[in-house]
Amino acid sequence: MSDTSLEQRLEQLKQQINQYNHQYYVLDQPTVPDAEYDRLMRELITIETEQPALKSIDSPSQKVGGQALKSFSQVNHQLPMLSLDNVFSADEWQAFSKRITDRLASDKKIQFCAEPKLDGLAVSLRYENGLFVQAATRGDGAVGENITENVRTIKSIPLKLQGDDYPEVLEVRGEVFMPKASFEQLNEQAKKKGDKAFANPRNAAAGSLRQLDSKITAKRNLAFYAYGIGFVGKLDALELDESWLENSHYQRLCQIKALGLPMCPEVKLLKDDSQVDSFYQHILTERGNLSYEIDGTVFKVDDISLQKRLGFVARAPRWATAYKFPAQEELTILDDVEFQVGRTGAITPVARLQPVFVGGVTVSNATLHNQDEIDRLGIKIKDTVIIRRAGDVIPQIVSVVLDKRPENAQDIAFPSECPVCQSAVVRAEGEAVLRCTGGLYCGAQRKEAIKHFSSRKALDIDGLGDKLVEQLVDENLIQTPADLFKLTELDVSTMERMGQKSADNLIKSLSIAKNTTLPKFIYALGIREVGETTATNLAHYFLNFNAIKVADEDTLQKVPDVGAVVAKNIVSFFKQEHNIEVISELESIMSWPDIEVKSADQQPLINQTFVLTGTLTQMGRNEAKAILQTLGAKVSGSVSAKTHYLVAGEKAGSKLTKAHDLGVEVLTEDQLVALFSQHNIVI
Ligand code: JCF
Repeated sequence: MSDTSLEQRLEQLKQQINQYNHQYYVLDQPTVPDAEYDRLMRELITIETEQPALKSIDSPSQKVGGQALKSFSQVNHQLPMLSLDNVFSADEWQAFSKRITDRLASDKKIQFCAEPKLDGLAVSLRYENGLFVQAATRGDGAVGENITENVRTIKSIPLKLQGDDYPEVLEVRGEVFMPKASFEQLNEQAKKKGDKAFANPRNAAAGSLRQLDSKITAKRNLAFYAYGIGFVGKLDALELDESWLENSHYQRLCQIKALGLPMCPEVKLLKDDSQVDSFYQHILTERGNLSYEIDGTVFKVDDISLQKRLGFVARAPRWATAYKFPAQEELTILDDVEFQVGRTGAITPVARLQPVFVGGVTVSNATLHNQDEIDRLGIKIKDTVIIRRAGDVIPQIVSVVLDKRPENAQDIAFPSECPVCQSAVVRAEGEAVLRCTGGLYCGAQRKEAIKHFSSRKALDIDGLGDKLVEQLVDENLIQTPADLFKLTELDVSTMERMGQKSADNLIKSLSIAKNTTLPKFIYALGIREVGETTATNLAHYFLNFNAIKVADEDTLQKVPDVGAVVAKNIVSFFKQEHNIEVISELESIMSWPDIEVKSADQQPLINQTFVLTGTLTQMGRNEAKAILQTLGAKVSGSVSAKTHYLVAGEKAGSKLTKAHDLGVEVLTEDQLVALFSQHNIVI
């Protein structure tokens, strides 16, 4: 090829690859297969290697990292890089909002540009005549570090701006961050290699930008969202020329987005202060679904001329603030450990903590689970601990701060008898849990059994909350679930804090609850490890309650989902004297229909044998099995010549091979879902 046509081809390749990069990394919409992209990239690199003179700084080949540096040079920011003030509550936001309204002395509504606050590092990117020439950290706001080579490797940052409508010099400010998935992948690799993991995505992003060898940064999957603009103007002038820019902060972000720079998709223009709270709440709710870590929201006065009138204090603008989420981790002190007895007698150590505000609520208790967990944490009473509450997840003790352990810290001693009924406690072999042997003799287990019996997924007794159950047991009005149905309106209405109307309602809902279904009744009994699914499976297998009561362990194990342990639990439950009495009372008071055997036309898959293998992504394997059985199919564990269908999920292995060998028809998960929907079952 002649030199000019080579140059033309190179230009074509650069343009094409840059476009694909933008589609893939910024728009999340790849348009060509990876193989095509790789081919173009290889061709580009071949030309550049053969003709080094043709290599340019905006070439996509520059995104893989270059020569390692000895140190980072310094960059003087032409305009200072600002930080943000914080508010932490609605009151503090109101105060912020009032300050700016007062200062502007205008009754016009103020529009705000709202965005999530990314947990990364602020950087400034500099484009000259549309080419990426420099990137710098914030540093102290006036002087930062030159991290151009590292930032060049960030896939979503264009090395050349799109189109031709941009000022000679354009500085874009934004946040470099590591998406959650990349962070997890990086730590996974670190673990495999025996390296130290990063504590959070922010540290990982910082660590990756601090590499002197940009080839390492290139492997780190960093990302970038623009949040503002720094210097704009002419190459040879020092003064700002904002004529190219709109007067709205939001519109400015859209302008940079149009040049190919990534902008956070959650950014929104709010018409006034009244929408701030709902934006904050919306982002807080979405937090777990976002692909990147955030620690709050940011609100900026949208009108640039108002921003100019408001100006700055110290290093932060008066026209913007971060409205932060409550911290998800805090320190507190473990005052004591108490032991609670659950429905099945499990004794759980519960940490009593000095109350601490974390993740938006005040936490004063946290479960310590069992002895193994206590050993893992190495925790003692009076220790300072890190407590974490993320989203709606229950608070957890993450670790102990050993530096703060006082001299009088005490070991946590497990009780040798049940703290409620003083019966003996046992720790079954291979189990981490300690259990009270008192059964329903134990007041705690009785209360829990009755709470479970009346809970929503069981008999769903309206108006019978946990507190009321405790009160009823404590006042000796009831001892067993059957006693509930013997309560009179007089019993209930004379209880403390109980009105006539609530008493009325409770008696009514008890009367309604007498009629139930077989699966709900079985579940309500609270047999160890018999959850809703197992209860349903038992009901459909045995069809009536009597058959379940007398079934032996071998028969029980024929039920889907029931293994040796559950079968044993069921048999021993129905053998206990106390349970026999209560059940016979319940049988005389309550009623439920037997399960009807489905006729052949309701069992369209009758006589068909299925085998399930691999991972299903739209449902659990047990769920698929239960549905197939409802439709009349047999579900077997191994493939044979008698198998009609093998359902192969992800990573199917030897069963799939065997099915191919035997000529068994193979269904994908999608085909199984389609089959279900033919029979009106929607996943
Ligand atoms: O997402 C961020 N961490 C973030 C930081 C967003 C912004 O809009 C910022 C910022 C730091 C300074 N704006 C300024 C002025």
